Amino acid sequence: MAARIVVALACIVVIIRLSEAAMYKVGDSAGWTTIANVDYKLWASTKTFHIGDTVLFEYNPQFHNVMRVTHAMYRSCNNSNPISTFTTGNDSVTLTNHGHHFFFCGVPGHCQAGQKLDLNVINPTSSRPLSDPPISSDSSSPSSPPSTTTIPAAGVPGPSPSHAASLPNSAVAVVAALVSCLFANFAY
Ligand SMILES: *[C@@H]1O[C@H](CO)[C@@H](O)[C@H](O)[C@H]1NC(C)=O
Ligand SMILES: *[C@@H]1O[C@H](CO)[C@@H](O)[C@H](O)[C@H]1NC(C)=O
Ligand SMILES: [Cu+2]
Repeated sequence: MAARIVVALACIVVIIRLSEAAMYKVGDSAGWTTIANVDYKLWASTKTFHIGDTVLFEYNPQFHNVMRVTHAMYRSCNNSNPISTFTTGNDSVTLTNHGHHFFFCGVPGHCQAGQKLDLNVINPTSSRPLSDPPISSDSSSPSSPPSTTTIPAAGVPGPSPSHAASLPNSAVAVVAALVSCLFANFAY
């Protein structure tokens, strides 16, 4: 019984960690610029973006800006009709839905020069199960039966993806993960 309570507490700790949003500075120390020849595609490919994470664009507002645009506008570097424009030089954008998010600098020529960013925010219902079970099995004692580690993987995909996707942040995914984690430890 005590071991199960420890496992349950470990579940809660793991889930709280997962629900913490990350902040990524675009371009790392170079920031949002054309002069450092940052490969923003490469930069984005080294990160895994989740709903609730924030990206920070840091730049000199005399020379650059940030426009969020559609895929078509992104491909053609067309800045005539952005979804939103940021101009402070220290702009943070919170990622509230999954899928691709397209940005570029709206100053003429900068998008063409590579100052453009395509972020892919992964779908919470397909990403969470991969990270939950290994961490919770690590923190459980050797006395836990091996079947404990397989049940959460099967239980997590339960919540309806459309329901989870319609909410503003990852609250539903976190609650679902918590419920399935606890269920896996107590329900047999
Ligand atoms: C840019 O997009 C607008 C529509 O938002 C379109 O009217 C315009 O022709 C486009 N410009 C170029 C150069 O493709
Ligand atoms: C930029 O904004 C972030 C949060 O959005 C803040 O933590 C940081 O201190 C700001 N930096 C500057 C130079 O204002
Ligand atoms: Cu620019």
